[in-house]
Amino acid sequence: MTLKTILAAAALLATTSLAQAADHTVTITGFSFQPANLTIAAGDTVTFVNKDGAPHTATAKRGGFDTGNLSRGKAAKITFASAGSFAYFCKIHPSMTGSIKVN
Ligand SMILES: [Cu+2]
Repeated sequence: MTLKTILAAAALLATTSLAQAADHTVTITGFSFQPANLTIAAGDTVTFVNKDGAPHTATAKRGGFDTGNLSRGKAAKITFASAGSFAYFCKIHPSMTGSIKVN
C-alpha cells in the first residue's frame, strides 16, 4: 500500500464518521422539553434550545451532562459519546423532565 493510498483511506474514514454523527434538537418551550423522549446513536449531539422567557437547564439526574442555565434564546450542544439512558430535568423547575436513550 502506498502512502497516497493510506492517506486516501484515512480521509474516507474521517468523512464517514463525520457523516454518521447526527445533531438532534430539543426545544424548551412552554416549560417542557420537546421532544421529551429522544433516542439517538452514540456519537450524536443534542442541542438544547431555550425558547421560553424563563431560564431553564437540562441536567442529567444521575450525572453525565448539564447545560447550565440557559436564558431565552440560548442553546447548548451536548455530545453523547457512549450508549446509555439519561433521565434529565430542569434544576430551576424540577417538574420539567425528559430522557435521552443513546444506542
Ligand atoms: Cu426550567
